[in-house]
Amino acid sequence: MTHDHSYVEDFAPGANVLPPRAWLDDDSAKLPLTGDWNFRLSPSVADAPDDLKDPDTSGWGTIAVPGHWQLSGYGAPAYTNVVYPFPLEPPFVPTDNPTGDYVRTVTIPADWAGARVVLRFEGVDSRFAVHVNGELVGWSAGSRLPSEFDLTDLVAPGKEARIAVRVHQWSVGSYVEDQDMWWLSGIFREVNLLALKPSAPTDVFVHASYADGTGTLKVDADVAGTVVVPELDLEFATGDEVTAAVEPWSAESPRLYDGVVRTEGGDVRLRIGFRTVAIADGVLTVNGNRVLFNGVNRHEFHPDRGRALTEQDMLDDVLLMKQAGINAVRTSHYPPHPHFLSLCDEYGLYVIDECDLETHGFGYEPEPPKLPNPVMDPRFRDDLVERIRRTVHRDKNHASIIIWSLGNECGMGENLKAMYDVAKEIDPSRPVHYERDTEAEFVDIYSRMYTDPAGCAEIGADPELYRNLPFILCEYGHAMGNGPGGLLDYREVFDKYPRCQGGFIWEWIDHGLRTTIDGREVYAYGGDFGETIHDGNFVCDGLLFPDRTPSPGMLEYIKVIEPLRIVADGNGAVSITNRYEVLDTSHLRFTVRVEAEGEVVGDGGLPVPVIAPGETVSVEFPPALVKLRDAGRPETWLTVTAELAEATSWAEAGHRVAWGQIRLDEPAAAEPVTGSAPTDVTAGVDGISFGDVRNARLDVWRAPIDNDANPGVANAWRQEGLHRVQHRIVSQGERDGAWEVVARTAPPQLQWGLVSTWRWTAVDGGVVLDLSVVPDGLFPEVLPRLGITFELPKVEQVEWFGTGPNEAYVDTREAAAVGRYSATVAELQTPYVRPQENGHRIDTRWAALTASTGTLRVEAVGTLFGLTVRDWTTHDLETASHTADLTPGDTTYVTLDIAQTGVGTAACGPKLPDRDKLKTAPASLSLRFTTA
Ligand code: IPT
Repeated sequence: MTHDHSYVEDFAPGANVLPPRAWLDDDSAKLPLTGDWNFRLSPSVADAPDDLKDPDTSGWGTIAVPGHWQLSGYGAPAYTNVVYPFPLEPPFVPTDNPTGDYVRTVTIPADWAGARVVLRFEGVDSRFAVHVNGELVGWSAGSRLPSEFDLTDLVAPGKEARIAVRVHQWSVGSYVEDQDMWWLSGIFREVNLLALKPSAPTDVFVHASYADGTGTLKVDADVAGTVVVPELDLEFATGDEVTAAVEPWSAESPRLYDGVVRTEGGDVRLRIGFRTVAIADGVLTVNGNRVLFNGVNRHEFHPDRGRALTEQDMLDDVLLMKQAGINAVRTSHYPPHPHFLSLCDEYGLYVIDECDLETHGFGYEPEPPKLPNPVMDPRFRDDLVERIRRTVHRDKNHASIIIWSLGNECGMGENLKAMYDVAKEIDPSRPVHYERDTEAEFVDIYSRMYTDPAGCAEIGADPELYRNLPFILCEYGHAMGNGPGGLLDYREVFDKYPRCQGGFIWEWIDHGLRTTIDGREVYAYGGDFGETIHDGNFVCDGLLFPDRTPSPGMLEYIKVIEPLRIVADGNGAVSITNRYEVLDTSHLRFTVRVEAEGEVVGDGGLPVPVIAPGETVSVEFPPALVKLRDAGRPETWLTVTAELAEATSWAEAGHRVAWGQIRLDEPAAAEPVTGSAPTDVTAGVDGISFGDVRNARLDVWRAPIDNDANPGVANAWRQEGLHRVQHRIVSQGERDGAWEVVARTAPPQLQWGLVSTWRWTAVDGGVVLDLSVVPDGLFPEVLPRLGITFELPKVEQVEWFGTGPNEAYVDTREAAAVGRYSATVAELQTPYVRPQENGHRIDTRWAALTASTGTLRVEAVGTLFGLTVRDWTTHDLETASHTADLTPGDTTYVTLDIAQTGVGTAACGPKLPDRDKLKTAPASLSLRFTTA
């Protein structure tokens, strides 16, 4: 008889799979099946030989488990966001259904006699059947959920067992696994053989709550035993409830107590966190305290391993989050590897644990003749209900999980309500989230994605809306490419309305896969593997670059969510507010530094009294610093920094947790410049030149960022011709003691232009440029940028006084401090996976650009400028598809902006607010150029 593949298109959740249970740290003997397996990939189910009863693997390759076959030399990854890469006709899937066969022979340990032998898979994408010693054991689905099979009757202790696993890329499960990520298949989490003793528990449920100093503990187990918590002197029977004076668990103070369930058959070790999640008066609390989610959406991702993460990768994520002040994770859009959750318990992160479910490509409310969304289709019900049951059972003992989520982007349907009911039935202690329950019919938390700050404020202000449920943004601040901008606006809403409890940035990390294109290493995105249907670089929208280095968006988020607010109090002192949920400031030390034009002129400790959560204190400057303030210095800034006084489990002593800057001097008005007309300024076809400065001209274009491109803003700009303006010299000559060049910058065909007047005055050691720009005709309302760009011989080093050290735009400048910085031109670039405008430093006071031919110093006379320095043109940047396409030549391009439009987050989210747009209007800039 040929292998029956009907399970691939079967609506059932599986066959012969053991009931779900908690992920346990127990005494069961375990034989890990990680490492090499024999492997063979067939292009379709029909091509997969019917030999799994007794496969001859001599001609096969090998593959490492855990891993994805597309990242192991078999097939290729493919990326789609919403669309399914196959026709919608559930339960059918393409005939071209890559099918991987894994075979491994193990010896069952002799001392496993009497135990139940269980084969456990932590995650297999997307559907698989298991054969052992020639027998079909069963099959399972749910890529990011565990499956267990009982092998007891098929194997013998001391004897070999041949395990053959047939894995299919596509299955009916693919219809409910339409998450925005790479399609990657295979056994991507661990496989273990377990020996479960009949007298040992296989399922344990810890119920640990907290109120007013008292913890209440009850542990249910499927085999009765004794619960021991040595630190609390507790010893009691499973099923009994006890109380004790305890310290509570929270994300900021993740107090865990070690416990154990002792039974005749062996122990189960517990890590107990006492905490109570409650909702009252529209506010979600943990242990009575309002939670503010400074969260991120986390996909599992590594640039080489895809979703097959190592424990180190998971720890890296947790440490980076903790160091950033992030306090919450939504596990978008599937349960993560269980080890990640243990790390969240230990290091302290609130978790929304999301079920493995998304059906986005069906649309939210399909009406006939469209097919029902799977969440409305009764044929999918059992599988979906089983998915949430498997999620809750596996993860129920994690203190970090405070909310269950049914899935992402499925619209509404009966199946979701059934899932909700099951989650509540198993675990009434945690609220349930589902964002597409847009009218709050059954959810416990009202949730939205990408709502603008004003929309959030409306919900915050009106308890009549959405049953007065706590409100969160399960996704916001879409971190694709350059951005997200405007995060501060959200913080203000979250601070103002108790019900607005923060949100989760989309998303944690760019899913750029490391590969080689044309001999150069790149991070690949959709289309790079030859996919015909794909969503390009939408897969690169994280706060981290693929190698886990922080993007400027991450640095901005860190600053916006920092746990202390350090600002001028308006009376000459520093105001410090503690925004922690439970911590006071006794774990922090404060330092202060004063810099005059970026040079340190004083520093020291700042005595700050211990500040309780929610409290604000005003702290006087140390007297010595006040003296400096009065000394009539150049531009002088005081920086207060709060750092960890001692090392924690997640950071070294001295790690910065918050900072604030206060300007001490009074800015003085710029003096008018007088002098004579310089002799060496010439205006030619390509622009204005003098000394090393070549071809200075007006610049209005930026290489569109994702937030320009996706909402169509960039195309509207192109329609206005902004990407291809031409320059006409109207006149040049000496006038009123200056060399005056008048130019008109305008696009072909259109009837608008910018008339710029460039007045050059020779001054000691250089020239001063007074530039004024006046729009004429039917000009566009908004410009990407307005500034000048010129060329210099290749610049090696840039020093500047202004904002830094990282890029900063008008709506992403929270993380930028005023100071003096130095960087190479390469270091000034931000390596967005898809190249786009980057590297702008807003509000620069002066910059010194050093080339082999000398140093050019540019200084703002009055109005500050935005600084951008690159070794390629804007056109090069715009047409590159990966950073490796950009290679320096021997010219450096310097752009000094009067202003630039903000970056926003419109790639997926609200439009850029008017406030952050550069409106076309008369503008001016004065700069002093000197050379050394
Ligand atoms: C939103 C999805 O929930 C998320 O998974 C991701 O795809 C994001 O978009 C885009 O990066 S859904 C969107 C239609 C608001």
